[in-house]
Amino acid sequence: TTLLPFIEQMPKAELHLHIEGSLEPEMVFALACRNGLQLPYPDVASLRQAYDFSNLQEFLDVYYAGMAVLRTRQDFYDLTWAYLQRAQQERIVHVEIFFDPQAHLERGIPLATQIDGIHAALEDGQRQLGISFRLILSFLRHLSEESAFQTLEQAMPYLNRIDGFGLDSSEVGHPPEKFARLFARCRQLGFKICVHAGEEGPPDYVQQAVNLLQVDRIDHGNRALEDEALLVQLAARQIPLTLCPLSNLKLHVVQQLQQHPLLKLLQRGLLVTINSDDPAYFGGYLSANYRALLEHLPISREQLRQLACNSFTASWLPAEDKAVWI
Ligand code: ES4
Ligand code: ZN
Repeated sequence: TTLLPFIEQMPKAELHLHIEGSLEPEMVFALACRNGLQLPYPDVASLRQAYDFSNLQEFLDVYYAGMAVLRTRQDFYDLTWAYLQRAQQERIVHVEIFFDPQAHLERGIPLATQIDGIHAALEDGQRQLGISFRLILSFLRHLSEESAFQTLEQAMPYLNRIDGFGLDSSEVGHPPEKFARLFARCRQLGFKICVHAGEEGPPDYVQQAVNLLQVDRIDHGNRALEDEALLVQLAARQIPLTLCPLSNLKLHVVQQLQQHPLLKLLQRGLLVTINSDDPAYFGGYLSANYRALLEHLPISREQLRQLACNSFTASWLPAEDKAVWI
C-alpha cells in the first residue's frame, strides 16, 4: 500500500534495542574467525535455524551464547557501527540503546573494553550519520542484587558515558522489587531508569516498576492491559511503553500480530512506541516492525505518525531537541 514509503521516510527514534541483539549470524562467524573461536554450528544458515524460540528463556540462552564472540574493543565498535548504518538507512535519527555488561564481565571482558567500543561508534554515528544517542547500562535480573551493585561500583569511572540504567533478562521470578535499592541508588546518582516489565511477567511487575522503582519508562509493558487501574495511571502520567511487536511474536508473548495490544493501548491514551528489541534474532529492524503492524492491524496513517512522534516524546532528549522532530 501507499503507507510503506511513509513508514520509511518518517524520522524515527528507537528506544528499546539491545546492541548484543543486533549481532547478525554473519558477524558471529566473522568475529569467531577473527578471535580464533570455534562455534558449535557449521555455517551461518544452521546458526540462523537455531533462531526459533518458544519463550523468552529459550531466546536468552541463544542470545548469551551468540554474544560470546565479542572480545575486543573493535568487536564492540563494529557491532554498534553496523547497527547505526542500518538505522540511518531506515531514517532513525535518534537511538537509546542497551548493553548487558554483566554478560561480558562474566566472560572476563572488562567494562572499559565494552564501553570504549560501543561509545566510540555512537560518537562516530553522531558525527558521520547525524544520529543522536543515549547509552543505557542494563542489569541482568536473573543475577543477584549484590552482582548488580558490584557492576554499578565498577561502572563509576565510566558514568560520564552512561545516560541511564535498565533491567532485562529472565523476568518471571525476578520482580522489580528485587532491585528497589539498586534503582534508588541509580536515581540518587541522577540517572534515568527503565525496566523490562510485563513482557512475560504479571501486571503487578509493571506496577512495581512504576510505583516502587519510579521508572521513567517501561520496556514492553504488554500485560499492563490486564490491570484497569494501572492503565489509568500509565495514561494519566504519560509513562512511556516501548513495545516490540516482532519480538513479542517470536517469543510467543502474542500468538499472532492481530492479537498485539498496541492499538488498545494507543486508544486508551498511553504513550506507546515501536521498537525492534533484538532485530538479528526476531526477524527485522525497526521499519520491519512498523510494516508488520501495517500488514496485520487496522492501523491508520495518523496512528503511524503518532507512534513516530511518540518515539521522540518518550526519548530522553531535551525538549528543544525533541521539538526538532515532533
Ligand atoms: C531481551 Cl526480549 C528481551 N527480554 C528480556 N531481556 C532481554 N534481553 C535481551 N532481549
Ligand atoms: Zn528488550
